[in-house]
Amino acid sequence: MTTSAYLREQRDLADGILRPGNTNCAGCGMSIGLQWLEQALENERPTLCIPACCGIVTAGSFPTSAYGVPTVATTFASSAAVATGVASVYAMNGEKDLTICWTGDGGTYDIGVATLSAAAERNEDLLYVCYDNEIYGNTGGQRSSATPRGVKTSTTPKGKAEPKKDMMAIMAAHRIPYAATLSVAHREDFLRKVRTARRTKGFRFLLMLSPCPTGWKSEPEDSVDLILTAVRCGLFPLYEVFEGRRYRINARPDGEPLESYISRQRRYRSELLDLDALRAGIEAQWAYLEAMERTFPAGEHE
Ligand SMILES: Cc1ncc(C[n+]2csc(CCOP(=O)(O)OP(=O)(O)O)c2C)c(N)n1
Ligand code: SF4
Repeated sequence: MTTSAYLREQRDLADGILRPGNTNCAGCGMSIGLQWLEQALENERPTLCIPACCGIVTAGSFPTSAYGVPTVATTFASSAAVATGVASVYAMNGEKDLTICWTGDGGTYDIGVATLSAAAERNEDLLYVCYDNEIYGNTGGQRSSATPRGVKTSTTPKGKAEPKKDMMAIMAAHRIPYAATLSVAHREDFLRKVRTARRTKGFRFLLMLSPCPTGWKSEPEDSVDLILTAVRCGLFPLYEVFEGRRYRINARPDGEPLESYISRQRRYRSELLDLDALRAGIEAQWAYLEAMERTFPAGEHE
């Protein structure tokens, strides 16, 4: 059987994106993200391309699967390249199916960045979602370039010295049609952005800050509130970028102290934690975003 025939057969059997009974840890942001993705897409049954990461462990052991839609497991570096092939076969067959890359930060910011950049530059008709837990969760919690400064990981026992890479800026610089950040504490905003991405043609990039109690050393029941706090203290800005040039900010900091985010995650208890440096990074990020929105605002109907 060819891959495309197999995918078609799987698509006919599809019953939803994430089934109950998966192996995600309690409080995992992916579980919420996948359920909201399904709600936003209503009855649509996309094809998922997932590299090596917790997201592919979610599937469980063959022959059963926690994914109820066609799912391709790709190598760590190649999800955007594989998805390009899958989407091209659908397009050649005249099918309008949605192909989604569902990837961790390692597969996005680090090893997958070449295929991601290439697919974005070609403006492939793909929806790329990065669930960013700021760590290599699946292999024991090593640092990635998405790990924030000061965070302890299994490869940065004293805390990470370098700041987090700005992936949204990198994707905006590709001038892709749509890029946006997603919060698992802001359901309406999340659903709206997935629907905007669905309506848009070409390469779309969504970045979700994904709570990971195992890696963050936080309590599972705090997961959603931690993301709400990250948005309120300005650490995780909610915004959209159209064509890589026009900006819209969706929520602004409301004075919530950074400490209420940091203090509930033991990964921040490190020698290199420097709250002033983190605050300075947040301020610089906001100065940049405000200037971009002021100078290049998104249109009223975008
Ligand atoms: C070329 C290659 N190097 C290393 C690995 C081992 N590996 C599998 S998943 C993974 C980390 C994935 O991290 P991330 O993408 O952040 O997703 P998460 O596990 O946090 O969900 C690593 C290092 C691999 N599969 N392939
Ligand atoms: S290690 Fe983190 S990302 Fe992986 S399943 Fe557990 S909570 Fe989710």
